[in-house]
Amino acid sequence: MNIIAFPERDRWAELLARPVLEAKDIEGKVLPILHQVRTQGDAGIRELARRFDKTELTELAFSQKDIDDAAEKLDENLKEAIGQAYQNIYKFHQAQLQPAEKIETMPGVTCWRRSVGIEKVGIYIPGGSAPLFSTVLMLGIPAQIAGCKDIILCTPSDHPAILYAAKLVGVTKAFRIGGAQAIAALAYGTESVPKVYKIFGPGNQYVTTAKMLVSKEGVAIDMPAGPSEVAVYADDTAIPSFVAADLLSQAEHGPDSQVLLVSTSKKLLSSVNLTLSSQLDRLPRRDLAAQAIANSKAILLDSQEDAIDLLNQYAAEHLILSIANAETVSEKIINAGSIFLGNYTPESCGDYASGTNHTLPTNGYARAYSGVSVDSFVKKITVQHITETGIRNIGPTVEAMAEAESLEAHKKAVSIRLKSLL
Ligand code: HSO
Ligand code: ZN
Repeated sequence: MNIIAFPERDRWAELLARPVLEAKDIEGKVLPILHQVRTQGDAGIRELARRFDKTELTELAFSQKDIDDAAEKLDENLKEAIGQAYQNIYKFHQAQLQPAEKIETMPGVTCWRRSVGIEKVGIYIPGGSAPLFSTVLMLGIPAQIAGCKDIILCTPSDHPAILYAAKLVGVTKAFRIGGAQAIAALAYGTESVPKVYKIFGPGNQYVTTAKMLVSKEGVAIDMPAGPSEVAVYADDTAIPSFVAADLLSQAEHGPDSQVLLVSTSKKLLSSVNLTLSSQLDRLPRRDLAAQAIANSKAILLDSQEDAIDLLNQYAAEHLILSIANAETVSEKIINAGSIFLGNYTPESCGDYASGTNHTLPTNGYARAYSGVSVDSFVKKITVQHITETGIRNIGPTVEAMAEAESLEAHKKAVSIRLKSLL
């Protein structure tokens, strides 16, 4: 890794900048795909699969038998691991469901907020070299807890673990559709694919662009997505080989993965660099990881204060604090998707099984967005009830405000009731 020593603060923005992706050409390619699926439905999807993937999609939907048979294709050890991850993720997310609390704002005036599951949600799981069945759990479990009625899965992958996880989380229908056409199918609906109200899940630039485009047409999406990121802040209490392993676990996601190492110890940075090269050489996905590492940065800073400021400016998707007093320092972090404390908390555990969600804001969005949670699958409906005493208490306030806004009919809706109570 390229070590940058003591950069001036006015250089930080340039050092921390994420690569800018050329969105325009991609939009030009995605728009006709959206149009084709919207106007031609299933036939449009089949033609796109023939053209782009050279596959004949006779059956768009996975059958119940496909889903049931998936369990037989997996070894027991993996099924047990998925079961353990399911339980932990379920436990952590279930605690996020809070019962509606009725608040009496003044005597006779009661307001509350109900959480209602979004009726129809779509989950997209990409194909490619890593079958992300863990993402089925990360999106399906909160959907299940929120009480979403229809959970529709689209994936071009036929990896049995994806279907096995889909069954666990109660996916209602699953389809063999990939790419921007899957997003279009979920957004508009086709003869086979039900239209949903919110679409979740990772994907390549085509999928991400399709999500952004359909979101302008009224379908909600989880969050704007960019390449995955980790920032590690390590001091001399960190174990260099652990730090290197964490950096590589992010780097192996893809050549555009963002990897950042921050330290106030030159010795630590040099030791990490040393072990990183030898660990990298032994990885099956070393070509991908090496490209990400080539673009990564190790930044040497003067003080912990600088390190915290820089990390807050970067707003990493994942932030690992391999430092003394990690929890205390973490209180000073105001921008990050998810924080991992100490030497024995690798990001991998959060990616798969500790309980937290791995769908997190990238590209600096952690300044304003949270990761996926049960909240992402519910909307909150406020309810209020005002009694006769209540309207007597609040009525004059509303009358005065309505009058001052020159909205006479608003005032009358209150006055008419107050008069009836005289
Ligand atoms: N680190 C990825 C999630 C993932 N890792 C899935 C392994 N499988 C984005 O947070
Ligand atoms: Zn990961």
